[in-house]
Amino acid sequence: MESLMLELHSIGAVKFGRFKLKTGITSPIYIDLRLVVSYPSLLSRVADSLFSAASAPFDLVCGVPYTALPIATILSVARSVPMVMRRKEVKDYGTARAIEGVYSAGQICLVVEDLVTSGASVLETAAPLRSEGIEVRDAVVVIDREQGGRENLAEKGISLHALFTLSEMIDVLLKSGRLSEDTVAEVRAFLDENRRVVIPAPPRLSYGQRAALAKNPAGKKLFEVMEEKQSNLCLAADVPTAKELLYIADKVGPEICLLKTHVDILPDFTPNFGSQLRLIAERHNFLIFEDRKFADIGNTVTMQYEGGIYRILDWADIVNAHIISGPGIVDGLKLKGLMQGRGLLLLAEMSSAGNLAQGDYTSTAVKIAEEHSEFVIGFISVSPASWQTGRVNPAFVHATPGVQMVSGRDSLGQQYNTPSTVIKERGSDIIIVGRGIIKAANPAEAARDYRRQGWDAYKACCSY
Ligand code: 5BU
Repeated sequence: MESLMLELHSIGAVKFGRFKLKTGITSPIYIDLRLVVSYPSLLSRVADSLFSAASAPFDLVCGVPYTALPIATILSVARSVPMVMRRKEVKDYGTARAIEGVYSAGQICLVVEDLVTSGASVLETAAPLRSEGIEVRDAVVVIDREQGGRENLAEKGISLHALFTLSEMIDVLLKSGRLSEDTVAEVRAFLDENRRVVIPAPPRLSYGQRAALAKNPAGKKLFEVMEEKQSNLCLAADVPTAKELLYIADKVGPEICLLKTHVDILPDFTPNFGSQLRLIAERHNFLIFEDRKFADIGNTVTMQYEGGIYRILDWADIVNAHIISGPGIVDGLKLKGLMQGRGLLLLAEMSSAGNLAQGDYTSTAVKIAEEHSEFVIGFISVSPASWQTGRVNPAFVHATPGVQMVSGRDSLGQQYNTPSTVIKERGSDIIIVGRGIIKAANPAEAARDYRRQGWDAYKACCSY
């Protein structure tokens, strides 16, 4: 590796001065590996070393555009591993593909990069690959600047394999008399001060902008209501009777975008419950979500959705479903719900301790949602910002239960986060609050506080 470092220095790829990096920080050292394309034997040596640095087998390679594209190409050709390419801008004509080349879901792709600072560029390439069902577990890089990239990537399930680090390189340049002690001291001080460059979250689209992207009418309406009422609050109206539910719906109605029911807990349910609740929903402009958590095969859920005593299809704008039984459940519910303009949330995660909805289960929910985006409006999620599928299509809404003003848990496994954590850090859109409002001395006032906190958190992380 030492000779590689020296050769990069000899061709002028290591520069000293003041350079503004992509992450916004100013660095006294800049490595420009774009020059490598002018030195064919160096280029193939770099590609060869990167191939050897990959520890696990892979089916595809993908270079991070643009510097690493030729490196990935040489690696692909020399080692006969098919390459795919990520488009930086997705065309809105022709095939409109984000990933070019031939691939199939489940294949493992090695990401190739020239240099890593925060890891953001590797993640920008991994996200569309993962959206296509391609697995990204490893990234190889010539130089690790040791500024948090390794840790940021590990958090997203990617192991970074670097040929060498920036400090190893400056040590070698110092030893070989190519750098002065002063320059080395300056670079070391800079590295010490910038050990963990945080990847700035890109601004999110507003709810109003997302309304335009939603394909399902209930999903679109929900975003519109959120924007109009300046509310991302969903009340979980878990009260003992239908009478109390209708009462609280009217009191809290002005504060909420969505009201969530568990209709099977109401002993005084009558067939006109739905129409009474719809009247209140119209008066206060909110949508109704029956938290039925369908879980059976497609044929059974069509009957459970439409029939029985509750006739959920008649009055609930939105219902939700587990995906444990496979995509047939979505087809079943869609068969009844789509014609009536209803929407479906998939349970991608749950808020209770020890639940099994994680990892592959969550990514499968995303995949099923993408395949049924005319009916699926989004997800019940807990931490969508950390999903390894990368940023999920903004047309989908994320609703998160387990919200109270202070984090903690109840005695039966429910886990609470605050409105601000849920919206800002965990990347959700809607806070679902039950006992935090229901059990408050003044539920309408508590709902106002939750609405304000949820809305302030949204404003802080959205581009508008
Ligand atoms: P709480 O009182 O704020 O804990 O009520 C939470 C509500 O959200 C309650 O109606 C649950 O049935 C619902 N819930 C949940 O808590 N966790 C989940 O993962 C899902 C729904 Br899905």
